[in-house]
This record gives sequence, structure tokens and C-alpha cells, in this order.
Amino acid sequence: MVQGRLSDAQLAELRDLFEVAVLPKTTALDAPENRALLAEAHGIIGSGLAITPQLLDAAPNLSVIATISVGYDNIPVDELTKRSIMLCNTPDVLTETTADTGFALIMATARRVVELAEWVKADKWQASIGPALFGSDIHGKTLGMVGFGRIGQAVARRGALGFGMRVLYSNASPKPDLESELCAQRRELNELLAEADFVCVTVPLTAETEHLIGTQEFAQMKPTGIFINIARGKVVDERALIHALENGVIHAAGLDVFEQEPLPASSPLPRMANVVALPHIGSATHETRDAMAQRAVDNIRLALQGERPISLVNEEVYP
Ligand code: 8YV
Repeated sequence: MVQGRLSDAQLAELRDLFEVAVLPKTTALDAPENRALLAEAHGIIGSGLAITPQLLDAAPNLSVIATISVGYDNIPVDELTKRSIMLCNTPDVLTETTADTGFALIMATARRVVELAEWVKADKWQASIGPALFGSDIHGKTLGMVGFGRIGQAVARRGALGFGMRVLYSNASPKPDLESELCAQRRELNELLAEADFVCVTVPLTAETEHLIGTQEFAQMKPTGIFINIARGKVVDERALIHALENGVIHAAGLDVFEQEPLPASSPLPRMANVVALPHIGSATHETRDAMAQRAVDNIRLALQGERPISLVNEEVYP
């Protein structure tokens, strides 16, 4: 079963080997009309898959789920493991693109790129600009990475090597290689928040990281501090973030992810002058989305042919 964007060539690759059913994004995977398909299905591939224990009950032949994403917070991995169903994701191929998005947000917020481009568009540029429209430097500042996995390290590399930033990291095991490559220093979260000029969140969403950043954490940041989230919205208490932005507790935020996506019309975030809000585009380039889809196709093909998939999340179920 396919519920996600695959190219014609990728679909053809699957169709050469398996019977393939393509489902529209608008129908729930376990909708009544999909029940017969689920009963037969050996594999599901797609993005934003809504996988529930009830769906798994309806799919007794399922042996692999291949998500077209690195994050799998929408999938109950333990339930899959209990039923010996493999879960495959798409790490590595999106690392650099997602780090680029993180840096785009760092630059856009610090240099007020969106706000000032809107200002020019509105024909407000009638004399040379004054300090009220100045931004803040990025080079030479301190970048605090909350999470230091593949994507966090790629953002840090851009900061340290491209912009001469000092890098701190928390919520990760010690990374001696990166400490020597980037002079990165490990900190407790509270120390990192207090020292960093830019705080960039890249941790996965888990029970431990849900609302990791809230009122207390924003209070620990510098009032000039800029907050960037390219991980998952639920890592942050969004009400606390809005309060911090409205009351000068922090200076600005660059956000690619939100507690609720798409962002509800009632959210003040996209209209705040000190916020750059993006519609979850971390990995959204032609090249990277294609590479992610191909990785998911390779994963499901290998798994269904009895071979080890490239990116297997729950290793313990591999026979
Ligand atoms: C996905 C992402 O493409 O990979 C992830 O975890 O957040 C994005 O890059 C998006 O979630 C669609 O599946």
C-alpha cells in the first residue's frame, strides 16, 4: 500500500515486483474501503502515516512499514516490534537539506530578512534605513544545539566552519570527534540556554522530549536570544513560546514545525514581526524528497524480498 509521493519510476520499480495499491492522502489508511487491502497487505510505504494498533490488527500479513521521513513519532514502534513488523525510515539523505533549512531560519531571523523584504515590497524604503531596522550578527556568536544527532551536527558544522560560531550542545551523548572538529562543547541544557545567542532544537520527539522547552527554559535564554525549531513542534510548549516572544523574554524565533500542523488560522505566530514561520519544509527540496522516497522504496523492496533494509529502526525484529 502506498500513501505518499513516489515518482512514476519509483512506482514502476515497485509494480515490477509487487502488487501495488496507491491510496489518496485524503483517506484514512484504515477507512472501511481500505479494509480488504489491509487484510492482504505485506508492506505500507508513505509519509505522515497514521498507524494505530487497530490498523495493525486489521493487517495480519504486514511485515514492513517504510516511512518517507527520518522522524517516526507518528508510528507506535513498540506495537510494531511486538508484532515483528519492521519499521524503516529515511535518515542521512535529508541531513544536509534540513540543516540548510535550520541555517535559513538563523539568517532570516537574525537579519530580519522576511520582515524587511515585506517592508521593501510595501514601498516603505524611502530613505536609508536606521538602527530601528538593524539586525544582529551571526558570525562570532554562540550557537546552542539542543540535540546533536546527524542534523544537529550538520547545523553546527555550518555555524562553526562557515560563520565562525562557537558551538555548544546538549541532550546528546558526548561527541569527542565533533569536539575536536568544531571545538564544540557539551553543556547541561540550562547552561546552554543561558550562554547561547541562538538556540536550535533538533531532538526527535519522544515521551522524554515532549515540551522539553517551556516557560522556564525561555526564561533562561538571553533576552537577545533567537530560538530555532526544525525538530517537532511538540518539543516546545507553544503557548510559552508565544508568551516569551510577546513579552521580550526572547528576541525572535524561526520555526519550521508547530504543535499543530498545518498551523491553525488562530495562531498568532506567523503574524508576529519577530517570527519567521515556515510550513514544515525541513527536507522539502526536489532532490531530497526524491532521495527520501527512493530510500523508502529501497527499504520496502529489500524487506519484502527477505533482505536487510538499509534503514531499519527496530533492528530486533530482523530475522
Ligand atoms: C518529512 C520530516 O518529510 O523526515 C522527517 O522527519 O520531518 C520531514 O522531512 C515530513 O515529515 C513528511 O513525512
